Amino acid sequence: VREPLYKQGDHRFPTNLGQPNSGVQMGLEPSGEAACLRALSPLQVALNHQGKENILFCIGGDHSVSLGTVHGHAQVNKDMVLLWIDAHADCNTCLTSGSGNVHGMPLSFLINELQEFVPPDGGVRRAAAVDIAFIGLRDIDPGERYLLEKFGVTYYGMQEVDHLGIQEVVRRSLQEVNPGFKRPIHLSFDIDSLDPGFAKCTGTPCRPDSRCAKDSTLRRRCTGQVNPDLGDPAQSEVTVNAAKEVIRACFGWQRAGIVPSNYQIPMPA
Ligand code: B3U
Ligand code: MN
Ligand code: MN
Repeated sequence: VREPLYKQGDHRFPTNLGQPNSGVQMGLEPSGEAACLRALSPLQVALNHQGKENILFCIGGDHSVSLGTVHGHAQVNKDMVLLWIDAHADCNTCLTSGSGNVHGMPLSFLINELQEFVPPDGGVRRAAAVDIAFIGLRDIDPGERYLLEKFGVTYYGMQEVDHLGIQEVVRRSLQEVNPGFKRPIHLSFDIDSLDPGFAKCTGTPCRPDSRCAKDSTLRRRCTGQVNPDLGDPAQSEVTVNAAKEVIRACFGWQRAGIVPSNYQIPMPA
């Protein structure tokens, strides 16, 4: 992580990120070498500008580990900003969560503005919505999308990553939540933000691919055909799933999630 990818003065990145304080926490499950190499790239972008001292690195899982790391870091650096690199938004409340998994909820307890939606005293209230940027989102639940929009949280999904490139997305995210680049950064990286082709060993792998099909289908309304009888059963399943995704895209499914028009956020009793 410490070996710089980009030299100081590289025109692609801001060079005045200032504070020599940052925290990195990875919700990491076992993964291959390729996944680790991919993971390090965005980490390096943020860390290279944080100075070389006072960096805390925590590897753990599942991602509910962030309840402790974000809370702890925010106690030391009260003005920190949070970069959340993940396929998921992890801000379900206990009531919006469909799975009941706490690793999909940590930010509902950590974001100040969401405290009215979680049980009293459940929140640790450590970060304001304006101080958070999400990167890599592609599997967002309706309640999560609702909350992101309601509180104007900065987020870049895979679509933006595709169009702008990960480096530009990281640069813009930092610029939005950390203008002047003077504040300490907490980078929370979920291994499932990677293509499962590179990091399969995670509880909820989430493919960033077939996006070309979805995007071009939306734009050009092209048609295709699938023959599940061709290929072996495994290939057939993959093909059918891809077809389903393309079809859903034709009917308005977005990787950033959708909120039904009559959606109401559940309130705690
Ligand atoms: N949003 C879903 C899926 C999920 C969130 N985080 C992970 N998966 N790793 C949920 O369960 O809340
Ligand atoms: Mn995730
Ligand atoms: Mn996560």
